[in-house]
Amino acid sequence: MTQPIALVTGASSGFGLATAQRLLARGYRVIAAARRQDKLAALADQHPGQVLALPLDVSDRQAIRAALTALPGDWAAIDLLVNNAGLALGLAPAQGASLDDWQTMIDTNCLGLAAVTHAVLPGMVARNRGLIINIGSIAGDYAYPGGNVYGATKAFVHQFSLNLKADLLGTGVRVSSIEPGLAGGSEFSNVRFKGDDAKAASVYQGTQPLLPDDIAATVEWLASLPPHVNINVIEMMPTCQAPGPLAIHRQ
Ligand code: NDP
Ligand code: 8X3
Repeated sequence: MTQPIALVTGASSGFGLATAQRLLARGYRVIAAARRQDKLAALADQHPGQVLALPLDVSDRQAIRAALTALPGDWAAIDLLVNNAGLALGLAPAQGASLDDWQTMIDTNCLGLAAVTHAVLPGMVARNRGLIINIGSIAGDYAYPGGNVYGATKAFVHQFSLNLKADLLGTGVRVSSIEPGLAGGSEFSNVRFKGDDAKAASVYQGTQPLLPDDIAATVEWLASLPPHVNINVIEMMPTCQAPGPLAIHRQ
């Protein structure tokens, strides 16, 4: 039986790495995409012949097109796309935030995700099958101070997923959005706080956050469903997290 093929973006750490590992254990061959080639090479070394390391900056749309059109023939028919690459930069209020950080988040989380999808989608539609799983965030569903552009990029992921589903009606291509809350065990907060590892660690102090394998298990479950089932949105939080009340400033 032919092995299914998954493309996982951001496969060099965190959710993406855990997802690649789960999919490999399930019998997928995995195209592992990210910028850090050493991390991808380590994964490929652990799974000879089962991982295609794809050095890729998803904020570079020309690079995406070039990389995906140059895939070897026996890797080109992607069954599962996990659009996971993404980042938050900073937690400053909008009035003190960096416009460069905003651009990087938009270029990566919105344009990057859209461009990878744009490159993969025609093949899926031609084959009349495929599953696209986009990694959003509760930051796209609930506002919090300092979430400004990061949350907005994840609201984009949510709505883009639903709109893709609308366009794909009548095809066998499915789309899901996974929207996790507080999740540790990845580099997310180290990146957000630009290498301030003590500050990153403090985010998870006294909590049992979601872990990368929890998200990977959710991806694996979605991929295991029969072709007539489309889960549109999954919002998940650790048990220790809940939405907060609306805020009121009093004089
Ligand atoms: P990590 O920082 O551990 O992983 C992010 C991944 O994205 C890395 O593999 C990184 O690889 C990749 N990446 C970042 N920028 C680019 C780029 N320009 N091109 C290609 N790859 C890129 O964080 P998580 O695993 O936690 O995050 C994964 C996704 O989950 C993100 O989209 C994040 O927004 C989302 N998320 C995270 C939550 C959390 O609390 N951790 C909660 C909800 C959602 P490299 O640097 O090698 O390019
Ligand atoms: C990551 C979760 O709450 O830090 O998307 O924004 S949160």
